Amino acid sequence: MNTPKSLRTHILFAGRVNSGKSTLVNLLAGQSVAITSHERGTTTDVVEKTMELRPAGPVVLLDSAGTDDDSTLGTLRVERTFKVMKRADVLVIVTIPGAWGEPEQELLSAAAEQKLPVITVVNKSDTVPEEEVFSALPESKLPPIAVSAVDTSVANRDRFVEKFTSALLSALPEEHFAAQVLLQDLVPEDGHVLMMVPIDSQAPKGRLILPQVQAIRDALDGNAVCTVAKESAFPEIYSRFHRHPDLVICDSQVVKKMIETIPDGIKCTTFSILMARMKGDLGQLASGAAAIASLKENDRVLIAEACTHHAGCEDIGRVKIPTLLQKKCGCKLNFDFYSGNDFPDDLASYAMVIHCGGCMLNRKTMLNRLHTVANADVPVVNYGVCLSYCTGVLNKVLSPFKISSGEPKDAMEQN
Ligand SMILES: Nc1nc2c(ncn2[C@@H]2O[C@H](COP(=O)(O)OP(=O)(O)OP(=O)(O)O)[C@@H](O)[C@H]2O)c(=O)[nH]1
Ligand code: SF4
Ligand SMILES: [Mg+2]
Repeated sequence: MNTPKSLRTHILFAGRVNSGKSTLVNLLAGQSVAITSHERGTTTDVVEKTMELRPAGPVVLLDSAGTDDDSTLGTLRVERTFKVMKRADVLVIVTIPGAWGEPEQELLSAAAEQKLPVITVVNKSDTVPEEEVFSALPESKLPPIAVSAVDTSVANRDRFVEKFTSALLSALPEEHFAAQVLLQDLVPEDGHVLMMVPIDSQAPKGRLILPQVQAIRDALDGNAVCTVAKESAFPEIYSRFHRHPDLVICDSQVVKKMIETIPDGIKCTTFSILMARMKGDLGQLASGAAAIASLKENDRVLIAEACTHHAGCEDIGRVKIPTLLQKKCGCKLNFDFYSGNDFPDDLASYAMVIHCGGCMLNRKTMLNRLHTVANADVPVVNYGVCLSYCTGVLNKVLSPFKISSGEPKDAMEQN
């Protein structure tokens, strides 16, 4: 399977209109993925290209619209470029010799605000004498890279790829390359992970969903044995084991069945909780659950989904969670639904944010969203935490992580 986009390093190329961002992305990709032209404002929306940039690993190149376009449409595009910064792991400012000025400075400030590492590339180096290529550039942590992106010769590309990759390795913080462990740290070598996967009308045809596939792969990477059982066969399968598994994982929607089947003291959790820990801040999401108890009549709740039209998640976010939540709080709540790549900036009017599992988002994006919510002083949970809280099993599925929530001790009996 290809590396999921969410686990790739996201590299955003931004700069003035016509600085050669798209030409540069094409040079790096080694193929024509973005349209280039001398017309100003050729790139109107973000263009993405996945590739392998050894030894930095799998990356997504994000080509964006120029940030010095004053037209009405241009302003919208500029806003979009700045928004895309929130999902980037590194920003490449593409400039041309002698042009450094306000638009580049603005990009630099936005990157500093978001603690985003920056690489400066001076394109169109062929248009000035060599000694003028780096003129007017401010001091930067990493030395700028000069290139002529229109030169698509193998030698020029190889030279640029090499310089760019080493700049990337220096720019990204060490923890960026640390393995993103989903469950390995919870299971001993040669341990046994049991997974309960519902195969019903909600399950995609002919395959498992991403968190399930990633959990199986992570268990195998950690040299554990993995058993995957259907929900309907789960109690019978469990009774066949002579030794208890080291970890049991299930889908958030069938968590009660898992807990009723396995004896006390066996580590258990949900795919969604594992994902929440890998992608973001599980502690923040767990403590957010305590706020569910204080939701009041007509409070506004934002339900945010990272994908548009994901049938399974839509059903959970738009139907199951609103129903369960209102039942749990015993009052009517007002829900706003939000889906897609952007995330609203103005959250102050919400009493709570409920985010999807974020399996398609990279960790950077998820942390940025959680940070935005925390800054607005709004409690946040994800679908998995919310479903587990509403069914009274949250502390149980958090127990492998030594994190507790505001859930009452006898919550499961109350449900
Ligand atoms: N001489 C020279 N021209 C270049 C170089 N890189 C790009 N160009 C030219 O500059 C023009 C703009 O290139 P693009 O790659 O479309 O620039 P862009 O920054 O993506 O432009 P927008 O999408 O409109 O913001 C094109 O005519 C390119 O052929 C270079 O290194 N040297
Ligand atoms: S990112 Fe969110 S909406 Fe998309 S598939 Fe994963 S959980 Fe569902
Ligand atoms: Mg372009």
